[in-house]
Order: sequence, then structure tokens, then C-alpha cells
Amino acid sequence: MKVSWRTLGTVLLEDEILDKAFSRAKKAADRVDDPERVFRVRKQMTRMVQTAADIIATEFQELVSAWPSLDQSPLFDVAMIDACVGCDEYRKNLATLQWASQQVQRIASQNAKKIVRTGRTDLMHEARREAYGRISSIMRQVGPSLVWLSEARETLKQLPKIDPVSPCIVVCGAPNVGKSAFIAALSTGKMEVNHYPFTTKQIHVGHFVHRRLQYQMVDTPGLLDRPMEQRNHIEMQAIAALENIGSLVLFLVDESEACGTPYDEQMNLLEEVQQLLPETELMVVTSKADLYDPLPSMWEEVAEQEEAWRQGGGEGEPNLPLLLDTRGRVCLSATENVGLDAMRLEIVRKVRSARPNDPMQLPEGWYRSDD
Ligand SMILES: Nc1nc2c(ncn2[C@@H]2O[C@H](COP(=O)(O)OP(=O)(O)OP(=O)(O)O)[C@@H](O)[C@H]2O)c(=O)[nH]1
Ligand SMILES: [Mg+2]
Repeated sequence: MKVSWRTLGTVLLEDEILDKAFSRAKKAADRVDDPERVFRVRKQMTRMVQTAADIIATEFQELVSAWPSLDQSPLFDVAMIDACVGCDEYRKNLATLQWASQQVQRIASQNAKKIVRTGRTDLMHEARREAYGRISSIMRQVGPSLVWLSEARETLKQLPKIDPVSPCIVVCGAPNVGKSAFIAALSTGKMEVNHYPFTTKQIHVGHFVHRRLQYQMVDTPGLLDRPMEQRNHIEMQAIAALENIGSLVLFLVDESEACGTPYDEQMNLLEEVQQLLPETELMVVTSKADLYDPLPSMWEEVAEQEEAWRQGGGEGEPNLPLLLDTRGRVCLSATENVGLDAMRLEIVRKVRSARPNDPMQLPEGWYRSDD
């Protein structure tokens, strides 16, 4: 199941639901037509009670089934939900609506029975009023859950959309080293811009496709800007979430220090990231290679070979030479578009060797439609 928080409908609040339910109930009663007064009132009152309860129960049922079940959500989503709104609260508030939906139906059927059993119209009205009172009281009890869900929806809407099945490359590094520029340069098509709900920073999610497999790249602004001990629970959760989705971590270093963080500090951060994500393959890459003076010795050669490959349609998986700096580290320039194609192919190779089971390799007897 693929979760899309962006398509979750608005959560109506207590008063909005009650208004909707009671006004529909009133309309349903107005449509009743029976010349015999007792029959007419009986039908009107039962219809009011049942319509109101149905509207409310349906509203809650739909909400409960539209919101993803945590047991079936990808680990990334669960970690993010926990970081942003809390899994316990999430479960509790949805369960409250489930309970309320049953209560409301129960009240309706009890009071409908009272209405049917009496021959006195005043008692019918009385039973209808009682049902409305009890339903309103249930609604007051779920009011806070509705407010919570409505706020949670606003928060979760901002989360990056990550497909748990496709490889995901997590791009990290100190602020300003060129993470977003790197993702933009490697992406085909438009980059998505999202937020981690607890920072104001933009997260970029970019994609490229190689041999029909989609590769996602996600950046991590604001997550690693501070020393470990100053990080709060939420940031740690988000980092843990990255561990769950990352097939490969790219750590960008800006050796020119144009980013504002000294090289040594960037190396300390690298060590922290390695400790945080011990299970994930990590590759260190130098950004902004165009700022080297002199340029890396292979600059021209790499630029020419990449250009020639692109001219030829960019097919296949040639061994394009990687641009290396004097430390022997892979480098590239997002602004000059040098070293990027070679890097993309390197990512593909790394991801392939890091993923023990290739999702494109289906079990025996399974067929993939070649669309
Ligand atoms: N010369 C040069 N500048 C670059 C390159 N890539 C990025 N920059 C510049 O570096 C600055 C930061 O780039 P971003 O891509 O925003 O860096 P970031 O790591 O995403 O920054 P945060 O999201 O704030 O952590 C911008 O001014 C870019 O223009 C590059 O390859 N060469
Ligand atoms: Mg950025």
C-alpha cells in the first residue's frame, strides 16, 4: 500500500459533523409523506434518528479507513509519524472514532425501537430528542480526537513522499555544501519540494530512472546541522527513518569551504553520520569541483566522455571515468555538469551491490508486464 498523505480529506470537526448530520436528518424527515399523523410522525422520527447516526458513522468509518494503518505502513512512514505526531496518539484517536461510530449506531437503534413501540407522538418526539442528546454527547467526547487528526493531517501533508520499494539515496552533509543542487542536477523531471514538519527547511526529493528502476534521492537539510547531543527526539527519529529508507548514503563534502563549515568540522560530521547509520553503505563525494584551482586533472576528459555519451543517447552502462580529486575522492560539479553522469552510474552500481535482493528480479513463476 502506498500512502499519500496529501490526498487525505479534510477532517470535519465536532460542530461541522453535527450540523451536517442534523440538517440531513431534517431533510429526510421533510420528505416523509403519510396522511395518517401517527404513522407520519413515527416515520419522521425514526428517519431523523437513523439518518443522523448514519451520516456520523459513515463520516467516522471513512476517516478510519482512509488513514493508513500503522501495521501496514512502510517503516519510514511509521518513524516519521512517530516523530511528527506520535504513533500512540495516532492509534488512540482513530480508535476513538471507531468506538464513536458504533456508539452512535447503537443509540439510533435503541431509540428507533422506542419510537416504533409507542403510539403516542409526544413520546416519539421525546425519543428523537433523547437520541440527539446522546449523539451530541458522544460527539463532544470525540471532539478532541477530531481536532488532533485535523492538525496531524496538516503536519503529515508536508512529509516527503518516498516509495519504499524503489532504491533511495540519502544525500547528507553540512549546510550549503550543495545537496539540493546535486539532487536537482541528477534528477530528470521536476524535483519535489517538501518539508520535515519540524523544520522550516525545504527537503528536495528527486528521481532518475535507470533500466526501468526508479531511483529516489532525498536530502536532509537541517537534520545534521547540530552536534548529536543537542539533537532532540524528533530529529533522531527522522534520522532513524532515513536509515530505514536509505539504500545508499551520499555524504557531500565542500572542500572549498565556500559553504562556511571548515573541512575538519565536515569530517566530524561525517563520523557522526557513519555512527548514526552504521548499516547503510556510505559514499563520500566532494561537491563544487569547479572551485578547485587548478581543476582536477581529469576534468576535460570526464567532461568530454560524458558529453559524448549523452550525445549518443545516454544508453547502457558504460564505464565512464569518475572525476577524482587529489585526495582520490570522487568529485563533481553540479553547476558545470561535470562528473554527474559518471556519478549516476556509480550510484546504480553501488545500490545494486548493496541490495541483496533486486526488486526487479521476481520470484519464479511471477511475470512482470513489460509496459
Ligand atoms: N561553484 C559551485 N557552487 C555550487 C555547486 N553546487 C552548489 N553550489 C552553491 O552552493 C550553495 C549551496 O547550495 P545548495 O544546493 O543550496 O546547498 P545545500 O547543501 O542544499 O544547502 P542546505 O539545504 O541549506 O543545507 C548555493 O549557492 C549553490 O549555488 C557547484 O557544483 N559549484
Ligand atoms: Mg538544500
